Amino acid sequence: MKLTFRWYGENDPVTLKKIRQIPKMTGIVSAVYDVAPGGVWSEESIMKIKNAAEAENLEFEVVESVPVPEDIKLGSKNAPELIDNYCENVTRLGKAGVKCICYNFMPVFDWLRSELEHQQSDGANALAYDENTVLGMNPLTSELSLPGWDASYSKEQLKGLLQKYEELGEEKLWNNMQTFLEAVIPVAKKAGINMAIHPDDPPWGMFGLPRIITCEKNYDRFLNIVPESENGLTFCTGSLGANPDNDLVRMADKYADRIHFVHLRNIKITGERRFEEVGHPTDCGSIDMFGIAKALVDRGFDGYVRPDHGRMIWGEKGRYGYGLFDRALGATYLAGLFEAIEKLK
Ligand code: DNO
Repeated sequence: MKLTFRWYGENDPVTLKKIRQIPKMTGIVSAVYDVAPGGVWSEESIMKIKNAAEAENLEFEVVESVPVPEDIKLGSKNAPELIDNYCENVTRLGKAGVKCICYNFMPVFDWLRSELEHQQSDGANALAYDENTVLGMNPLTSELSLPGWDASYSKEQLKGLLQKYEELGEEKLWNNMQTFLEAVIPVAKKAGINMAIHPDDPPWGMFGLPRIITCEKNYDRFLNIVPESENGLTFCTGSLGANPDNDLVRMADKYADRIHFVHLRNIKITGERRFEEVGHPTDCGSIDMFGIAKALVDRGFDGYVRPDHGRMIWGEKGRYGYGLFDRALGATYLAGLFEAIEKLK
């Protein structure tokens, strides 16, 4: 596996100089942040990330994310033009040496939490989700805690979007996804890029919004839409694992050859549709990190792995889920875990 670390660009307080000091780190996961979803990334902006990474001896082979604009997911009139733009980005990224693109197909909200600084007994704080709290909140006011959320929507726009998705429903979302994949995967193949869809986080619908990348059955359906290996997965354990019905060890084994990127993080399930983020090791939470890593190694997985959300520890303040300290601890744990499993194989 190749150990990587997410970097939010020049304004990220977690600098490349810090990232390169994490043992066994091979590269960064990043994106162009100054173009709105649907736009074409300039070659100059792409090369700027690559050059900055390489100056610190880090590779830039993974992009997270090239966002899919709502109009593609909704199948709006301008979807074909936006899909063309998407394909252009894929081609440009391939030219720059990128090998894997992580993206998602979640309507409106990306990852969703009810609490950003949930206090834990050891003094750390972390992101947490409680369905009762979320359902009691009004997405049209700013009551929701949405770290992955594009805050640029006005209330009116958001209202319109929620309504459009309610009318669209799951099956039409699948259709629009098919149109997207049928256009993008051949371009990715030509560009030498693996597309890796991120599961919905958490893996169920809310506020009447359809969510489809949620479970084994839907993974099967997704992978069969375009059966080429370039149509693959970002296996995010913390997202899928929020639903205890998802057997992650079994899924890691089953899908290993279509998994191009792994977000390996742990969560602790504390009730029905209620969880909090914890330290990466297996014993910290509800997810069998060892079992998942072992299944991947046993199946010959050699893709990209990154530690995912970290808790805030040692007084660190920063971007929720993306501080340095706990993610670095996670990276070191993952490096050790994979070293042991690979050597014992
Ligand atoms: C959260 C991330 C997600 C992810 C996107 C991929 O921390 O895992 O925001 O980047 O869903 O498109």
